[in-house]
Amino acid sequence: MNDIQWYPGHMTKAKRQMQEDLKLVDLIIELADARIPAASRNPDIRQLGQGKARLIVLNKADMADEAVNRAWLNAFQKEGYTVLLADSRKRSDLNKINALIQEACRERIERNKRRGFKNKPIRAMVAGIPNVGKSTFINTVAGRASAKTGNQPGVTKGKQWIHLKNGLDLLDTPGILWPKFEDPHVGELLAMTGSIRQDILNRDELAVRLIRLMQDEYPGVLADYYKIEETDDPAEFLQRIAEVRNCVAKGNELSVDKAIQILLEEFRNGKVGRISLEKPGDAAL
Ligand SMILES: Nc1nc2c(ncn2[C@@H]2O[C@H](COP(=O)(O)OP(=O)(O)O)[C@@H](O)[C@H]2O)c(=O)[nH]1
Ligand SMILES: [Mg+2]
Repeated sequence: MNDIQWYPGHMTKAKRQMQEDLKLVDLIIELADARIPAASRNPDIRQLGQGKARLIVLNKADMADEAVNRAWLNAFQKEGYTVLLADSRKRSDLNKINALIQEACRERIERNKRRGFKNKPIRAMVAGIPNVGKSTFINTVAGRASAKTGNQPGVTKGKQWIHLKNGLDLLDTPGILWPKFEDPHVGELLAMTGSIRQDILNRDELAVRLIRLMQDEYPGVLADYYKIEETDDPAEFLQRIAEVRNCVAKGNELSVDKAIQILLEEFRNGKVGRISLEKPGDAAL
């Protein structure tokens, strides 16, 4: 889990770094979380990525609802994007990546050819908000553990490139994008999926929102998972989770707080099932 707390200073620094790195590439491979494809995208990417080819990877697709995944794929394709649904931990899910990069960069490749640069490599960088899977993606694409995990100041001087087949060069340092903070609902979705630290938000409220969201979009799924009786009252719902999971605090009292912790953690880890918290149409692409 990424512990970065975003302050305006961090954002300015990340933005400047992105702008520097972007000068080096033709293509941005933008990673979004398939469970929340709109909320996990950075609002400034459009402007930052002007003039660059773009490929969207809806990552962690294995944790999202398959039917909703397909709907998002169609929605993004309709907008003219090249898109891939992937579990970036799996090599086989990234088999198509070279072909899709070629597709996303077709114009650039043709322009290079016209200018006589037949074998000029396409340069790409991976970008996305913390915890979306950038390092995992780079490692899998590279087929070896070449991407550094975490920040190690001073280790990399100059840019490292990972040379791929078909004349593709991937920058081994991902671009870290900051999430949207202005919209409180977006913050909730990011906390529910574990993209930002949940303790930034009120956990009780987050759990209640999650229960309501699940009851609206996936009726019965949470109750089935916890083997409890459904109820419209989120406080009662949590009470029932506390009961079946034997959540007790000092003095043998039921601890709703522990139930909240269990719910948020099990949801984040995908134990509850494949759930999508956003559908196309909920939010602008
Ligand atoms: N289920 C699932 N987990 C993933 C996927 N991609 C990354 N992860 C996990 O998400 C966490 C964050 O990944 P990481 O690559 O460090 O994210 P980064 O901060 O963007 O570099 C790690 O625990 C990964 O194992 C995916 O496609 N599916
Ligand atoms: Mg990383």
